[in-house]
Amino acid sequence: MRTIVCMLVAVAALMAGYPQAAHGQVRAKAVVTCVSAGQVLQYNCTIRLANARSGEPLSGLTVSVGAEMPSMPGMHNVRPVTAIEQAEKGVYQARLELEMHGDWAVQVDLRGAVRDRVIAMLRFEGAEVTDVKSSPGRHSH
Ligand SMILES: [Cu+2]
Repeated sequence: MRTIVCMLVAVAALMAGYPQAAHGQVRAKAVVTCVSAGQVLQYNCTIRLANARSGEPLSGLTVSVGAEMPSMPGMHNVRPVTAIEQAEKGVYQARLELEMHGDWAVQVDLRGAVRDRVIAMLRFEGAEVTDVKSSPGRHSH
């Protein structure tokens, strides 16, 4: 009994001695590409997830995808959808249904072995989806 207590104390001391373990968690790199799903404002999005440091694919995560319009905070309410991992490891797919065309911040939330949030800025214009670089959001109703 006493040895078990001693071991527990040792483990606790070890954890306390390495506070960076909590901060050294894996960060994710996400490449988000969306294409028209054939219906207005519906898009099929592919999310490639990799360990930002090693480039290893991040497999087996729970991935949800939502979207916000930075030019109109709180005005749109796109319900996050769960992305399904494909046969290729680290590649997830989700169908996104937007409320209007324009620049959207696509939010990818990861849970499981890796917890992280990655945001991709994309411009949705009809069937065309392009990356938004540093250009200011274009927005018109
Ligand atoms: Cu809007």
